[in-house]
Amino acid sequence: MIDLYTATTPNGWKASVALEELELPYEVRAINLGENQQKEETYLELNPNGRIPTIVDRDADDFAVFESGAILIYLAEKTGRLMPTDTKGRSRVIQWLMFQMGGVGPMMGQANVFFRYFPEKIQPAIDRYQNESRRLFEVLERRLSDHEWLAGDFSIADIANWCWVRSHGWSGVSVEGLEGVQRWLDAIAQRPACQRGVEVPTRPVRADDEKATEEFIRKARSMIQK
Ligand SMILES: N[C@@H](CCC(=O)N[C@@H](CS)C(=O)NCC(=O)O)C(=O)O
Repeated sequence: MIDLYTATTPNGWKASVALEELELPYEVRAINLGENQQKEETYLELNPNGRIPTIVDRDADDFAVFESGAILIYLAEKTGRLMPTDTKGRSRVIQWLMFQMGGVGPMMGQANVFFRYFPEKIQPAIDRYQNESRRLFEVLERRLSDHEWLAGDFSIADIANWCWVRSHGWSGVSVEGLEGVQRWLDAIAQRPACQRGVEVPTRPVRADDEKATEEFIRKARSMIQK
């Protein structure tokens, strides 16, 4: 059994989508980011960075893993699935995983902060993060225009990137004209395990639910100011 400490966000979904795809039994421990539970001392013992997600593998002496990319690699290696074991195949997956961890995630994350949550509208900062996110989407397009998946078969690299790119509308970044990216987004969205994974720990707020969206933004705003 695996304990999953998570919240309804792209980095959290990466872990729940992988657990669902791998059919590993897990228990969800929802972390309330608005109440700053991720900064509590007991949680910091598992995740020194004070962020979600974290897993604790109860079948491996309560081994704790933080950083979503490291969680994906751990789960893939534990099961021998979603990542090849030969050196080159494994490297290809890790390259596209690192591309998400060092690029797509941080840039879209900052686009969200400046476009949605920051109390002042600083247009050059919004433009910078949205343009850089779009540039990274174009890098994905170059790959996906003639490859079904990012690195060989469907892998943790697809999971990591999909969990972020699927919420491009929230970041205010268009996927218009990126036909390979759109095809890939739709193909992954049709996988039942991926559909289940992005409803953990709760269903995301719907864009047309104004009240719930306002409340979500209020909590996110208080979090970035702490
Ligand atoms: N590099 C980390 C980033 C994790 C991260 O930024 N998580 C966000 C949610 S997507 C979080 O916990 N935010 C709470 C906070 O900033 O206090 C990972 O990939 O696990």
